[in-house]
Amino acid sequence: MKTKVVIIGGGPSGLLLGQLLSRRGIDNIVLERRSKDYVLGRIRAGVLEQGFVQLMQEAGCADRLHAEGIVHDGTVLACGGTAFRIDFKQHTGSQVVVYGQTEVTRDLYDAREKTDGQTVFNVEDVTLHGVDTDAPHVRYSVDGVVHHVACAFIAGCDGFHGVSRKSIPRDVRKEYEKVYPFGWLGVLVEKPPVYHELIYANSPRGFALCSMRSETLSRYYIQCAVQDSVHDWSDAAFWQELKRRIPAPYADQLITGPSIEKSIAPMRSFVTEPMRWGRLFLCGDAAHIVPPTGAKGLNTAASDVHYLYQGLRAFYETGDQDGLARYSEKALGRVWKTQRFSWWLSSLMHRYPDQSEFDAKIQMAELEFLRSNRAAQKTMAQGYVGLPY
Ligand code: RFL
Ligand code: PHB
Repeated sequence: MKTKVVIIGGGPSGLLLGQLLSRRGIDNIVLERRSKDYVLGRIRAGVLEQGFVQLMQEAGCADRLHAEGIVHDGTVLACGGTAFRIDFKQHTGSQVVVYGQTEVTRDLYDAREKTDGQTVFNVEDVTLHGVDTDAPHVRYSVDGVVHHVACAFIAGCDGFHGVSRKSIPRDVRKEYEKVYPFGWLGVLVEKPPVYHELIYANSPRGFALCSMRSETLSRYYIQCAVQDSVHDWSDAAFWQELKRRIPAPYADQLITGPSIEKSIAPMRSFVTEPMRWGRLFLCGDAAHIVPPTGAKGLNTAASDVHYLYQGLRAFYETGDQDGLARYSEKALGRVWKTQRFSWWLSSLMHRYPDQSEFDAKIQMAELEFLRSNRAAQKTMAQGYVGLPY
């Protein structure tokens, strides 16, 4: 088999890149370790930046996103018993859209199937060869049968646990990591959201987030201990704890119900450099992870896809190699600024097990500064709606 670009990983990064390339006539094959149902069963991101929406539009996959996505002009930050709003629209002229990653992935798979894009599911033993030569190829097996695909480029879109990053020699790659001493326990419930915007709450009992997927489907999170398991948390215990962490007017309005999904996400900041080695280009979680507090994981994956798509397009349409040569530098420039934002918002909103009284006072002072200072609000709003590509 032969193609121009082998895309390893059929999550949102791989599918978005594949769709953008297919629309420009650039052949590609997506290799996915899991089944389609498994990929669509993962509940993850919920908030999309405008840059992401524009890429979905360019990929020809934005009809349902425009029809069903919920546009948010601002968000609520709660602290103790009070709350204040950051107005994205007023400070930046921009907004975010609430539309689940599951729906994004479904739309991308539908589009790929309509255009006969090639996707191979349930691949095993994926290995990359000749990455630092002009003739790379990827080997994989399905049901015990080994296959080879020769290609010009490989896009490593296989998430944090994938093989692509690990194929870059240890002496070439440098990794930066920060692990946070808590996790997020998330619950999905078929009830209307407690409020029409997201609520991020810093409470003495720990962080809480009220989010949503639609007018009838809500997503809630609470900070939990790293060693907690979902079995430690009944629905009743979750709702009781959430209500204690958000201001009373919201807690009183909260409509609870049986959870239809419950999971714990670890909290990590991680970046690998460089994001390119030879003919391999890393995109999304394969290259970097953020704690979910700023809703930046999927959005940063999309900005990587943008830079790689532009580089590949220029190469195939005009022969210009500059975009590909500068991919790592361009992507990392934005990645680090987004890392800073996610780290900052996580540090501001969570309670740390080893937090001193001094640390707690500084956190409150920073929240008060944000509540009362327009310049601080503008900075927060710019980070949340997303930096330009
Ligand atoms: P993914 O989604 O992990 O997809 C990688 C795909 O690669 C496959 N794979 C392989 N395929 C072939 N061969 C191999 N050897 C392979 N190894 C792995 C996997 O099966 C998978 O299908 O990475 P991608 O595409 O880079 O997308 C990244 C996003 O999924 C991630 O950044 C976000 O979900 C993060 N995130 C959020 N991001 C946002 O922008 N906004 C949010 O509101 C937001 N909320 C969240 C989040 C992540 C969360 N969790 C669970 C960590 C909320 C949570 C709770
Ligand atoms: C979500 O709805 O899953 C969500 C929203 C905002 C975040 C993180 C996750 O910051």
